[in-house]
Amino acid sequence: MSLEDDLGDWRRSHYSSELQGMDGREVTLMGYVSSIRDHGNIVFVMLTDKEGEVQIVFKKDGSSNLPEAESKVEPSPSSLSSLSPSPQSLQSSHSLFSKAKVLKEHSSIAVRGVVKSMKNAPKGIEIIPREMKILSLARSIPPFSIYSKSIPLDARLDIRAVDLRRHYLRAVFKIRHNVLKAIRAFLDEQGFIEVNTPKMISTASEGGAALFPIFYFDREAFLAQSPQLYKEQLTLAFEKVYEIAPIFRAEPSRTNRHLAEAISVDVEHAFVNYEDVMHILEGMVSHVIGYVKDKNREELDMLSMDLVKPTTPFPRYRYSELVDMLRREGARIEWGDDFTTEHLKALAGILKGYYFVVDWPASMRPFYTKVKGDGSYALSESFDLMYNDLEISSGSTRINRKDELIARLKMQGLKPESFTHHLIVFDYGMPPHAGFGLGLERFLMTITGIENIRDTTFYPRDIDRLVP
Ligand code: AMO
Repeated sequence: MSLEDDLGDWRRSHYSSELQGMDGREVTLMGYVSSIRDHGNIVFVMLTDKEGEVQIVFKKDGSSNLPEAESKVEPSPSSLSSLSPSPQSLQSSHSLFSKAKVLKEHSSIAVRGVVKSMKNAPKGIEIIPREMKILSLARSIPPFSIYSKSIPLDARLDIRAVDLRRHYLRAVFKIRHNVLKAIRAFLDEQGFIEVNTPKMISTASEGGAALFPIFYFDREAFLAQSPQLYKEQLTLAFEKVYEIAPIFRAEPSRTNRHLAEAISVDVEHAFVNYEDVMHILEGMVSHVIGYVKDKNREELDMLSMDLVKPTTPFPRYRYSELVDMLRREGARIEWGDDFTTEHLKALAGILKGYYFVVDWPASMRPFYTKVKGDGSYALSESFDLMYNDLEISSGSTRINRKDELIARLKMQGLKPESFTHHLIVFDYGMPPHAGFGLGLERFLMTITGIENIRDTTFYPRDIDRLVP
């Protein structure tokens, strides 16, 4: 005989977080078994649902499985259905207890029972069960407990769906949800519309390197490194657009801040320059943090994060200024060199929190970046947004004149012929425009204190990992 039951007409009446002040009421709870403490004649089962957890107490003699309180139960409208089971459907305390005995951690269960205040129980509440359905009995024990801390990352990622049951990871992704919500609300308020652009493309958008080739029917194509060229084109019709979507980077980096597939928040705005979009970006970052601080108190507590809403404007440092600063600190760096990890660490020793690095050498930025109009042509109207030593966003004023764009393509060793479909748009009055791309996983690292980017994404992809 199967130990498992069908869901049938059972439905959850409450989440575990909704039981305060419900002493004596009957509820139907659903979730998974996150821990079992078997003391022989009494079994404590922790049921976890998406909102939290609650303890279910199974006793062998059933003494309190059908408590006196039962007759005094005052149903809430949502638990009415669970209050009127036919007498036959009530499980005998014996069969209920034997069912509890076969439970394994991670099994999915549904429990009908009475809420009881209990000082020693977690959150002061436990459930005295009347009936239980085992909806899915766990077949195997995961290679690690979701409570243990020092599990190698690879072992966790190999069975990510179970790993994500960890409380702190659920906190990270609940925060992620609100980060996205707040970004959308902020940009919506500013008059942007959300767009989607192709992820299978025929030419690189960020220079030739780091592309994933794919088969596209009978042709070679690539996974998009960014929506850069499309979001620029869309300013022609919509002026203010944003996209939240995957970007693909075939970077062979094994670091705690690089993914092969990441989510980018891309913003593009017509009739403005890089200073205007830096203003939007810092406003957005500050708004999102304020929102999360307000809405995710419990999750932030769990992550021991004392989030401070950053004040704007964020400090701005010119690239050249930082090169000088690094030299004063004894670092070896030439003007035009990118900052190495060591350089960034040295800078983070001095510059804390969110700050912009602006006016990068033009040679270091992608072909679409506008050169500064100071006559030197050496600098560009560009910026990176940093958090300590982590780059979380970059952006710029874009070139909006076709001949200039062609010249820059050539200068960077790219073939204008490969960009025909992009360049043609510039024949139709491309407005001046500027924008940025913000790495969602990196931004989430700064909010949650998570140090490895793999834990701010559901199913990370990197040079060593294509599964699960
Ligand atoms: P960039 O290449 O700097 O700029 O990317 C923008 C932001 O995206 C994030 N990011 C990554 N996150 C995780 N893993 C990666 N491999 C990875 N690569 C990038 C970073 C980075 O700051 N088109 C421009 C943006 C623009 O100018 O609008 C671009 O893609 O947080």
